[in-house]
Amino acid sequence: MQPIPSVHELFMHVRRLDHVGYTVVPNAVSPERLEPIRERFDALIADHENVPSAVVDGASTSVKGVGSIDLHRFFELNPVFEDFMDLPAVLPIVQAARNHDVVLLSSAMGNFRAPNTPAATLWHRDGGPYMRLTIYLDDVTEEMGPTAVVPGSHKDPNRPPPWANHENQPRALPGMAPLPAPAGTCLINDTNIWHTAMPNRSSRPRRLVWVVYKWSTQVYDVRPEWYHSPEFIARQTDPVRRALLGCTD
Ligand SMILES: O=C(O)CCC(=O)C(=O)O
Repeated sequence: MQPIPSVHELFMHVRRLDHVGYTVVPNAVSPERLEPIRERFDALIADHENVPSAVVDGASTSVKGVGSIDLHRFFELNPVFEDFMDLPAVLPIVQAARNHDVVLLSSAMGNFRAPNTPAATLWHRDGGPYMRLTIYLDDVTEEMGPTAVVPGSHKDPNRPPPWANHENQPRALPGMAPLPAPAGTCLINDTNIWHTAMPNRSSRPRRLVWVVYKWSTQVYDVRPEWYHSPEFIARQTDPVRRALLGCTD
């Protein structure tokens, strides 16, 4: 179990989220816990044609044909993935940034980007504002196609301009920050920040998990197949997890 952030760390993360639109939590998942998670993730990717919630070139992919695989209803695909719902090193930061009024937007998504592939996503913002976690299952180097952000752009009234993307790939923008990081790192970002994926120029796949939280009062019509199944919600007994799932008991 990774330790919860100290009051000082909490303050710094919340300030960074507010000022620059993202913050990075190192060691959010320990190497011992990552190992079984990666094994099960790989098994699902290898068999993705038989995983009903797996989609090739799906929602996270604006550049089609690069072999990006999304695993929807991620928490439900294996019990070891459920821990990403309420990571002790991360959830207190999201709660502090959102006045302790957060629920899950959807049932999370695993994502696989194949080696030696162009960027599967162009510069965009996701809207909201929601709070998104990107949990790195691998050591992601700059060559492996990390997520990149433009710090502070969550406060920009505009979306990234069309010229930010060229020939179906993101351009290098002034002030952009690619975010390579070791396995187990969690990036937290305001979903209004301008962000993109970068090309994976390495011979290794990039594997990560996205978890998105919203204020309980924010209305978001998530597609039913991306939301938790009633059976999954019914079997949760932990009060924190039930609250994150929107249960009001
Ligand atoms: O793949 C990435 O690093 C970014 C993906 C993304 O921007 C998105 O799904 O909204």
